[in-house]
Amino acid sequence: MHSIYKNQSCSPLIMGILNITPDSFSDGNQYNNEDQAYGRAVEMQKAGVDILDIGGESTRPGAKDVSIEQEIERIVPVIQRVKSLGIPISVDTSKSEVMRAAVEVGASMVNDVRALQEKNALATIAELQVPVCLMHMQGKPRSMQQSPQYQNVVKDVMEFLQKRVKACENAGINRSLISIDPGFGFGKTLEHNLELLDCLADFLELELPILAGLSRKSMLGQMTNQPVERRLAGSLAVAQIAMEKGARIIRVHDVAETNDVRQVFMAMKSLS
Ligand code: 7PJ
Repeated sequence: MHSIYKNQSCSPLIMGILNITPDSFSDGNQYNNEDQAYGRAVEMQKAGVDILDIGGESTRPGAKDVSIEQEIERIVPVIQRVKSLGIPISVDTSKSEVMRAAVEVGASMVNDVRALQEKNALATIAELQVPVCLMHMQGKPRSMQQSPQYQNVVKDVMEFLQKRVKACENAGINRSLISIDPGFGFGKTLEHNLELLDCLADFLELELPILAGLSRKSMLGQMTNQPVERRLAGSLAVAQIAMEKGARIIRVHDVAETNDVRQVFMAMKSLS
């Protein structure tokens, strides 16, 4: 297994979200310059982050498209600045040119909500040989929440991920580089999201690290009636559940608090 996923104690890894976008739903416009992004990365490092996920494209429902140049302009200076901290950096993108530019300046992982389905993405990862997270999404960000439909959400998502893993292997990407993600909130109703979380351990069957991104998402708002800035408690509850179900990477905004959840989880695990 690739070093980014290797972890002797089997402790889940915390991926901290660093969005460099003017329109992200929860921290949009707070870190859109290098100094602020750097400051936030330092904070997350102190809080126990394992991987920084840097993104320049908002994928929230209705978000505007971003050009290749714009995305590169947003993230490259931030990666250059932040890499001195020595934290592994993941780049949250679907564009092959952005993947390449980010890896050139120091990113060591690609997180793709479109599971390498965009032009040249498979070939680029095969060439760069970096770890990659394949996420499931139904539809496109602009319209994905309009009427999500599945025969059987767990089975459908699993089949999609299996197909994308195969496509990766056929393109020359080693299985040891791949992690998988059911894509909470990406073309899913609350019921779909809850079923996926309940059955998250079923995905262990694929024998690949599972990444779970639930932090502050609208499914938490639907359950708790809280606005996005008051979804910390809900986010921690689902982070704990994801850890129990075997997720290896938890993608979050609130690193310090999630780290406490991880400590409790590991303490309980050490008993068994
Ligand atoms: C996810 C993501 C997720 C992965 C976003 C948000 C929306 N990447 N990028 N998994 N979500 N792998 O943070 O709410 O769930 S952007």
